[in-house]
Amino acid sequence: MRFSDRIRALLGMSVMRDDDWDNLVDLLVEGDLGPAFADAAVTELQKLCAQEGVRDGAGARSLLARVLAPHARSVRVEPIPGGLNVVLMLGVNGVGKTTTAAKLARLWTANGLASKAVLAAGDTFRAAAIDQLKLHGQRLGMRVVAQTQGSDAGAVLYDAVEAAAAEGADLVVADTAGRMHTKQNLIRELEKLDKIVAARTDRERYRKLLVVDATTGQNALRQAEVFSAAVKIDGLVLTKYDSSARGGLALAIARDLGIPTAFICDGEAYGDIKPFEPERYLSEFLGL
Ligand SMILES: Nc1nc2c(ncn2[C@@H]2O[C@H](COP(=O)(O)OP(=O)(O)OP(=O)(O)O)[C@@H](O)[C@H]2O)c(=O)[nH]1
Ligand SMILES: [Mg+2]
Repeated sequence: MRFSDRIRALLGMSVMRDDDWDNLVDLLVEGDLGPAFADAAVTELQKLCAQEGVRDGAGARSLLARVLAPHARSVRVEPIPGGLNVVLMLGVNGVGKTTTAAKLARLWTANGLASKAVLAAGDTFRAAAIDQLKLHGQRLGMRVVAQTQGSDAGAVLYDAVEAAAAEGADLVVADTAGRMHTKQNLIRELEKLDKIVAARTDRERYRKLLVVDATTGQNALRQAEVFSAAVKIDGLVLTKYDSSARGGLALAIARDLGIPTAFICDGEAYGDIKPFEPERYLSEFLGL
């Protein structure tokens, strides 16, 4: 059963009983809110229901949307005209960085927010990663700036920014390696990449997006912790939302780390990317 159906089933009764509240906490934990957040949300919900004299499940469900709404935070990271925009895709192995890089470059050139995009093969760790990005470049008719496997990712980003400037492109979308580092290594590497891009890009035109797989639950929260300890993350991209019936993750990451969500991806095709719409997301999550 989909998560929203389970919420609807649980909060479908005419009068909420004591153990319904406990079951609601459990269900929200399963929905990837995490135990502390789920507990706090239901405590607040009970208070709100008491205040408003709401005793039925359906009423509680719509008040729950009100309790969660402050944590459904979105951010717009569209390219800003008048200069070169750089987007760095960050995240651990297999979450969808390369795919999302291509989706974003396509989205923004297709809708006219960028006139010309360059893809940067900043994942120099795996040869296949470079080929994967080159294939996207061929399909989308975009230049891919790459070096050989094992080369310095910073040098690739540097080249990509230079090439974009030389060609009059207004967007660079840069892939990065998703290998699991020790925390210290990750921090050092990200700081280096960050410095290289920041020195050559307007502050407001440079975005770092953290890609997380919606099916990995609380693991994604830990990934967000580690990455945001290294660099400032501007926004989250939630991938594989198609295969996950839950998805309270965006709420949990916003609550714990203050990171808003930029996009939701729900498939492997280029078009399977949508701006994060908090109200719609909450309605879907809660089955309103
Ligand atoms: N169903 C679904 N699959 C996705 C989505 N985004 C990416 N994928 C798939 O997930 C797999 C991994 O995607 P990649 O883009 O290669 O992920 P990555 O983060 O670049 O992986 P590494 O380079 O190995 O770190 C691929 O098979 C993608 O097609 C999505 O939103 N939904
Ligand atoms: Mg990749």
